[in-house]
Amino acid sequence: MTTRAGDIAADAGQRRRAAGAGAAAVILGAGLGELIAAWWAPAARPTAVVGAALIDLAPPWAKDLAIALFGTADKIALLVGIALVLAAIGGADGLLQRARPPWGAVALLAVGLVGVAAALTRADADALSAVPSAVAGILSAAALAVLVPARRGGPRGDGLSRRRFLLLTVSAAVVGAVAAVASTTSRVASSAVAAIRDALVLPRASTRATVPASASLDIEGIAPVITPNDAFYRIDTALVVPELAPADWRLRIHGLVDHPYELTWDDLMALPLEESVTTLACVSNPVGGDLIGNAVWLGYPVRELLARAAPQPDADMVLSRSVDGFTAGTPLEALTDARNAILAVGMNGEPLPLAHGFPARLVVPGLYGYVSATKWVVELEVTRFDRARAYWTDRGWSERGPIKLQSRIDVPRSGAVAAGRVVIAGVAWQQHVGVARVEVSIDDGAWLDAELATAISDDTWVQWSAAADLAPGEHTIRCRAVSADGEVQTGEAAPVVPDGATGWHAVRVTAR
Ligand SMILES: Nc1nc2c(c(=O)[nH]1)N[C@H]1C(S)=C(S)[C@@H](COP(=O)(O)O)O[C@H]1N2
Ligand SMILES: [Mo]
Repeated sequence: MTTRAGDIAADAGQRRRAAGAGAAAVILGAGLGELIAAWWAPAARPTAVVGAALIDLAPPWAKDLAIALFGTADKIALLVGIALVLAAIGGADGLLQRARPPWGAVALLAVGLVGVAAALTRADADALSAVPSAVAGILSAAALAVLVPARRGGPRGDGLSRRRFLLLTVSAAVVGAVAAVASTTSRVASSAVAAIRDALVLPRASTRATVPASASLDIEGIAPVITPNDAFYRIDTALVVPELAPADWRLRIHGLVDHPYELTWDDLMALPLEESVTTLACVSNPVGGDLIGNAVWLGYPVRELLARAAPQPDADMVLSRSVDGFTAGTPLEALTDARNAILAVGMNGEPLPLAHGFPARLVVPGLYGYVSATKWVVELEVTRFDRARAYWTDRGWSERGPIKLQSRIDVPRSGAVAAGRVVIAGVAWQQHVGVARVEVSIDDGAWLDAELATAISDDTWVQWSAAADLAPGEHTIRCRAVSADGEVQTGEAAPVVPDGATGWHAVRVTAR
């Protein structure tokens, strides 16, 4: 009996060791793969290409859920998730290696191949893209074969003494983890394009935008009327921010046009650039959410760029494409009518930040970002809605994406307030139409008019404020906007999928 119990215990111990060895082997391979990528093929980081493939394959509700759970940290959450899954796969392959060598090591090679496939199918892939994942797979498999060698006959013994095994396993995990951490920091330091951006001076605007002082209400806690770049929401499918130097940038305008052409950075810089203020919003912004921001953009009218190409009469859509393969389908009309659709190069007095599309992106008043605001844009294909589909319209989101009339309460926040006179304030928007009025209601009472700050233009949000007397106790404050064309913001709640949320923002407070 004792021998059997001892056998079983030894067996369990060996299984744990095998699983640990598998996890350590994967950490070693993946970590070094990340580091190699950081130096030679930044867009092909193994976690990034697998993550990107997952993002592309994910159904629309998954993106929605990820944003709901993690907000703009959704990418970090995905990377942590991938790391955990990789470690689990390593553990399982360790067990497989112990039971049926060399199949555990072979399985790790196969995982590396999945990474290679994911890397090579990216829009910006080149031959080097395969290297980091291939190295990761080969190193993981080799490490596992060393740590859990095939039994050469003999009883349950393996090639390594217990001490040696522990030393090697821990070393593998530590080296891999250090390499993974180093890959994140050395990447920032080695970003040549960031240095080019820092040194870049954009031409002066031929037309300047003015933001009247009266556009800002002096209320603490209200969103500033111009959103600073570092506070501007970021939403995109890029796990690694594309790095595109102005000298390598081209905008190809083609498709249903009489005169296709390419625009270089120098061509663009020679054109008269205009400043304008436009509020950008994400279709995934929930009622009361903060996936919206307002910036002073510097750019050139897309209308003029398209006119030079001479679109044909049957065209009704422009499919814009980013260097990383993302696409948006914008109604041709929105890009050619009087509205201020621009190819933007500047944001709040600086070149576009890398994460916001450096060196060039689209900004179109009145349309959600997913159908209009392509960052790192390199192509405008003039086409038809019945011929081409864009990234998110292929994933269940609506083909057209006009921004919906909305308003948000910024102060007070939910929680405790002092009873008595309470200031209520926020922002409201109906881009390209304008906001005529904002109203607030306390505890389902009558709608009271709020005061509006000066709107910078119809294309921007506007701040508003009101005041109400709150008796001690619980209260619900709601707001709604009325647009310049008379539409009253609906109280009917709709989810963000497929074309944007509706409903009234409500804040619950306890007055004491
Ligand atoms: N290349 C690229 N451009 C993109 C996206 C993307 O995933 N890739 N996302 C779009 C979406 S959904 C939105 S809401 C806006 C957000 O722009 P921002 O990150 O500058 O706020 O960018 C748009 N442009
Ligand atoms: Mo978006």
